[in-house]
Amino acid sequence: MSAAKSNGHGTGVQDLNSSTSTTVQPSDGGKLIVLTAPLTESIDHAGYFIQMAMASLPIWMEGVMNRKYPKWRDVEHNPDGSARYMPAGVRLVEKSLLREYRNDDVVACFPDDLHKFVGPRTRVVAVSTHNPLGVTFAAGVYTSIFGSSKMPINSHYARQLFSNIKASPYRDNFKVIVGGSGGWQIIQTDTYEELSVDCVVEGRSESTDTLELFRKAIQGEELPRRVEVKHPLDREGILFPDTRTTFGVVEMTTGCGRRCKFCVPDLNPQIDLPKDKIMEAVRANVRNGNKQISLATEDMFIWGQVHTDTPFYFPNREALIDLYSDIVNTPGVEQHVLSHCTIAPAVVDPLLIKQLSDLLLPKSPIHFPYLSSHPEKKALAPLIGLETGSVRMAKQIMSSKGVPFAIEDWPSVVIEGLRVLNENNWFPAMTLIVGNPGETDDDVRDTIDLVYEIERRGLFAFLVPSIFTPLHDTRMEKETGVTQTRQLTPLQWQLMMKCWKMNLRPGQYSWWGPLAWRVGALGMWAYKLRALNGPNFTWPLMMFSGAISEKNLQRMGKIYAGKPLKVKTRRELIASLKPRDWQYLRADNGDLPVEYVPPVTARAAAAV
Ligand code: B12
Ligand code: SF4
Repeated sequence: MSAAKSNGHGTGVQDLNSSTSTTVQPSDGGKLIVLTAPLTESIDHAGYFIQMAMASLPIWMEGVMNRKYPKWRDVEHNPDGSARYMPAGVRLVEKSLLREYRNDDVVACFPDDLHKFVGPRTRVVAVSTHNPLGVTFAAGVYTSIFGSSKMPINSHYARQLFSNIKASPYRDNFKVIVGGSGGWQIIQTDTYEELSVDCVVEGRSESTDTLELFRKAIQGEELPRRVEVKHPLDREGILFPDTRTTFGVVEMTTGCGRRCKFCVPDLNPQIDLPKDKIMEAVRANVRNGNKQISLATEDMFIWGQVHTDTPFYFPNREALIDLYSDIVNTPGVEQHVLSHCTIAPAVVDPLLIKQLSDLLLPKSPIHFPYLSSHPEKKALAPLIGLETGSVRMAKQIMSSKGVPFAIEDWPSVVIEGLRVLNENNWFPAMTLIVGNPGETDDDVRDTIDLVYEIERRGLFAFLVPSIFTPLHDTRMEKETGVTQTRQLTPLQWQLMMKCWKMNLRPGQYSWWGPLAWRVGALGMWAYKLRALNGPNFTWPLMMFSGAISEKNLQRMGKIYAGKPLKVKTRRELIASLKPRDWQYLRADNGDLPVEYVPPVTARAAAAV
């Protein structure tokens, strides 16, 4: 299949109101079912970072992205004009529908190309979206810090997609069904009318209920506003893409098992998907021109250890090495990126981290010249939840986050885990939640202490603080924390700005880079942010900009000084485990409790 590149234009979105789109009718009358996703959620040629930045930066900063990635709107097409790649969610909806509909009835296209496929024959336009309104964590917060136009770039493009669908001359003929991990945002903000959405589906496309819904839509029946469909309970129920996905995303697991109260994906059943299916999807991506692969998971370390005799939080080293080895050694896979994981496994099995590094670093597209000890300065950067340094808070919201270690040891697990990761050139992005319901100044101080301890020990993680967002369906859905940046306390601001100050350390590719950021921050403060974010923001921003040294600000009593933490070593952490867990430890990692007597193996017994 050959691919044609679009030229990309002004806004990157085709206006269906424009004369071209309203007069041009698809020659075949259009497709029965047209699938799409916002442009900013479909692109993958500039790496993960571009999508994350577009989710977090306000639309008025789009120029920054345009300058850094002038070709970000260039996308590849199949010869028939359909999308060469689409987010994995779209691909699975497509795959699910193809169980019932003909190939010729279903198409997945970029928003710019809707007019080529939506016609009088179209009965459903289905949109898959990750984050349409930007009201999720780490997205809303940064745009609101930046100001009056709070709309993130991604949200702007998602809204444009919806308004284009709304303006279609054939709109009365078809239903608009939305799904994906961001669908709840439309339900919660009740923006059905505004966005012209008939129905939001919560759950997976594989469900027979989803198919039933499409059937109804095609027959022109009224659809319920919101439908909750079941998640498959076993491996067999999950489909895999056989075409190309954005970033080469292939699912590795569903669910998690650590039961954090604020978490959405943990509500899904804990399933690790079969290796042969994963590999088929990897090969399908390569066949369709993808050079990059990323396995989607909440915690890569549970794969191979789900529903076995060993608790899932003791990783299955051999299984993981075997899987990742086959992926990176698949001919045509040039890049591989990690998605999400947890930090306790790095303490449990440091040798696993080392072996994964040996395997994955050569194919990692991420380079950290000032941090990595790899000859080509390559690094691995999975996303890991740190969330809080307060044990009191952690007990309330994520009491199993660090298992097999007790949550009382959470700060030590973070420090020790980060040490192991950094030693092996893993520099994770770690999320922190600011403004949890019931968070006190003491809790924030504890988190600041942990952040200072990371700095004191010369460890590195890209720290991403975000304001607590009660996510739909979670056990914290009804709770409220901080809702506006003006409500943040001086300590919460200090935590946020300290994280960003530390993040700029490895950005020192040039001496002027961080300086430019800091001077820019001061300018922004004087121009806009002072009024927006209120007086509590002032001193933390001075700290961030370096206008006044941290020492002086501490002396002046303007910021909290932070106190050194007493952190347990790996040996001490291992010693704190329950004796029944010792059997799952690997002797080659060392630090086994002295009292531990390893089970006699069959061969050793025979020798006796
Ligand atoms: C890979 C990934 C990314 C990648 C790639 C995303 C991409 N465009 O392909 C990157 C790193 C870029 C990314 C970025 C972000 N992500 Co992300 N990401 C994921 C991850 C790990 C996997 C997503 C995936 O492809 N899954 C596999 C597919 C098959 O699942 P799916 O999309 O959910 O689709 C299924 C159903 O939803 C349904 N479905 C999907 N679409 C449709 C459409 C219709 C019509 C129907 C009926 C059904 C349906 O059927 C599918 C299965 O059959 C998920 C966690 C997870 N396990 O889902 C987080 C996750 C989706 N991301 C999340 C977040 C918060 C973000 C960011 C906002 C983070 C940030 N601050 O930067 C950004 C937003 C990016 C943007 N453009 O706005 C949250 C979403 C929370 C929310 N929306 O409320 C999740 C759940 C992570 C989490 N632990 O909380 N992400
Ligand atoms: S560890 Fe992460 S994925 Fe697992 S339950 Fe907690 S927040 Fe969710």
